[in-house]
Amino acid sequence: MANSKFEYVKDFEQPDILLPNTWIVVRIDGRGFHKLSDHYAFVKPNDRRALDLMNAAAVEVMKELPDLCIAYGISDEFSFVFHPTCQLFERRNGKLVTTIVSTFTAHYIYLWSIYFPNKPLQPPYLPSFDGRAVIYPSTRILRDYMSWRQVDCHINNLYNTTFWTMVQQGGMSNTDAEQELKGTVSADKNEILFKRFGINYNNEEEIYKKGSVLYRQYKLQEPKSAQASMEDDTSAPEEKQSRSQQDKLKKLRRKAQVVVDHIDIIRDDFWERRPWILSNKP
Ligand code: DGT
Ligand code: MG
Ligand code: MG
Ligand code: MG
Ligand code: MG
Repeated sequence: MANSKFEYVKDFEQPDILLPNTWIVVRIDGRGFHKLSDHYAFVKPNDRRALDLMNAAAVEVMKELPDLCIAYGISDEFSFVFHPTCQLFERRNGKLVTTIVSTFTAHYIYLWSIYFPNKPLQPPYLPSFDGRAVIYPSTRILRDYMSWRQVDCHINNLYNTTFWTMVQQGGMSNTDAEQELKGTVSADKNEILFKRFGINYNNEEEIYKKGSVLYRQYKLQEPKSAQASMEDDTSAPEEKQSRSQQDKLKKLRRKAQVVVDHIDIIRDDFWERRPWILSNKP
């Protein structure tokens, strides 16, 4: 087929290489999960099986793509993060996003029956995901992105927990609960939960309040005492690693255990104790 008269069609393909030396975040999100969660009767507001399934699929993605340094998931979404030095697929946007979306979806569907043994998947309610890549030019902004998602998790979960408690335990209609919650701040919701239902929001499960953070844990590395400083973003791009160095790192990453944690990633502590996540140096 080489050099056929048809080959000129290749010239229509557009390059889509993501800017070098920037963090790449691929965020995927379940398509129409509002309907899907109704159909399979996910527990409201949080279905532990559904979240565990999301996490299990994300762990498999981390294992298949050792270039990923961290991932963060809430609800029907997951953010996968590549380091600025990442050269996977020549940093081609389409190739990175479609690989993550399809790998995630494949594992999600493959693992479904383990988490929902009594609810076989049925068309047209088949899980699918969309995805996009966004690049961030500094570690500070990458961390702000992660904080944004975790704050979203907190805000949504506090709202949903209060709303569904008012409906399920308080016997209110959806519209009445919605009406009463309009314009309330966090303190109001905490008070409704505590005064009316004796629920201390702080005692809710961490996975619901904080979401799920996935990262690699290396055998010899325990979380460090808060010491290491954040990367200097204004520094020149890191020196190119030699081929053998890259291969060695890849092997280490592949062998590392992927941990699923539910902790604060907004404050410095998480990152300072695990400096290898942002430095990408196990
Ligand atoms: P999209 O993303 O535009 O295709 O539309 P949706 O319907 O996926 O909307 P989205 O992603 O904004 O919101 C996620 C939906 O998934 C939301 O309606 C609630 C549902 N969902 C996610 N996790 C759970 C869960 O643990 N329990 C229940 N009951 N529903 C959940
Ligand atoms: Mg969406
Ligand atoms: Mg969705
Ligand atoms: Mg969503
Ligand atoms: Mg091919």
